[in-house]
Amino acid sequence: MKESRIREGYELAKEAYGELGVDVDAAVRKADSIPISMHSWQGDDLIGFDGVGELTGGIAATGNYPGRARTADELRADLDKAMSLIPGTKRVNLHSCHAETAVRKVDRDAYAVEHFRSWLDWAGARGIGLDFNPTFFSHPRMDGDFSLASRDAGTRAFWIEHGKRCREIGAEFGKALKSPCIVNFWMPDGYKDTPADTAAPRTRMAESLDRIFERKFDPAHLRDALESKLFGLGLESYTVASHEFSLGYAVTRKILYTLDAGHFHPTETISAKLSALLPFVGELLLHVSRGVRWDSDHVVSWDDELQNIMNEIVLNGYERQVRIGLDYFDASINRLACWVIGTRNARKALLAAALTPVAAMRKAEDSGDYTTRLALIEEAKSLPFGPVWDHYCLESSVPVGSDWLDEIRRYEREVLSARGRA
Ligand code: RNT
Ligand code: ZN
Repeated sequence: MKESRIREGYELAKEAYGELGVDVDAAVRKADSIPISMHSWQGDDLIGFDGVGELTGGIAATGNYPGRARTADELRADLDKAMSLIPGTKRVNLHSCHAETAVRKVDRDAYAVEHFRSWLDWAGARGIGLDFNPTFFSHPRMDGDFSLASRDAGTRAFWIEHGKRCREIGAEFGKALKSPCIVNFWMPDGYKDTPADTAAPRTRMAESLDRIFERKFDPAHLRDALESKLFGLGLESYTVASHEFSLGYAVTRKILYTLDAGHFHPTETISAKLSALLPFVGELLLHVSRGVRWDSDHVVSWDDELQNIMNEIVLNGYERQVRIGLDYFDASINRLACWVIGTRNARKALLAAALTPVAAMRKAEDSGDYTTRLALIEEAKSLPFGPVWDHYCLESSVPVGSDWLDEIRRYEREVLSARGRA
């Protein structure tokens, strides 16, 4: 579409929103400023570069679309390309298996910031913050699917060291980039079939985590988070770090609690949990994901749940307490397109939330006029969001509409096709 038409559309949209008391320019500024942490692992199917190769831990990236990033340089180039097509404030969320250990072969209990030097330089040059994840899976030191809760003391000790190293690395990231690094702990530990003892692994898990979190860091550099999960593939019957375990741990140890949209019972939504949890946990980390029938990690779609999550954050003013991260890995379609679609959707939902005529809705609610409340909620759905989004993309110098796809196709021809299949 012609630029002048996009600008005309924006002016008309501003009038329509203005009639319901919405300041569109302010809404755009707000939605633009909220960071979205893009997960590196969409680009390499979570295979990593530290030599292990096979994904374990009850998670899976299905498909073998050509062009998987096989090196850290390829992954950074892919992220650069994807990020150039997405508007708004971005961060990048790395997994420790993205370490570059080629020069000096070290294991995960000895990782240090030097193994992430290229990542740090890359992020610094782009002015973006980094988040980080220890990798408690895909490794010969796993005891089946057990790590920090293993019955074997040696196994636990190895993974405790890994957790400590990852916090040190995260603190270095946060210090160097002047933006706190969120280090998210997720462990697959659990059983395929009914356990005879559900308590002992939880005691061991809490003890291991306490060891890892002994060292205190400046919260301006590092924030710790613990992610819960209901079940995994081959871990259907019991997960050590369940919702109740992780929430209790986070509240008592004063760390962040991580809600992954795919980690709950099928009719349970994480959007419904934010305002219930925040009075008790200071901060939350979100793994915005889309489970289809199970925790399948499909590309984030602009569906009701995504909109509800962003409404909760923006309409309640939680943008400083809720850190937004994405977590999905689809290998069946172009991987860069997965980043672009999912991250643009998350940003769209933030913008739509900021454009909600919430003052009028709350006024109706406070006066007990639920008829008006429902009428406004429904009418707001057909306000001209599209022209505001297009104008925002134009002003952010990223492609308008589906034009970004041409750029992805060109990159596919010129770069990805040379890499071949996964
Ligand atoms: C697994 C968790 C976890 C991982 C990442 C790769 O079910 O969601 O967050 O997806 O650590
Ligand atoms: Zn997750």
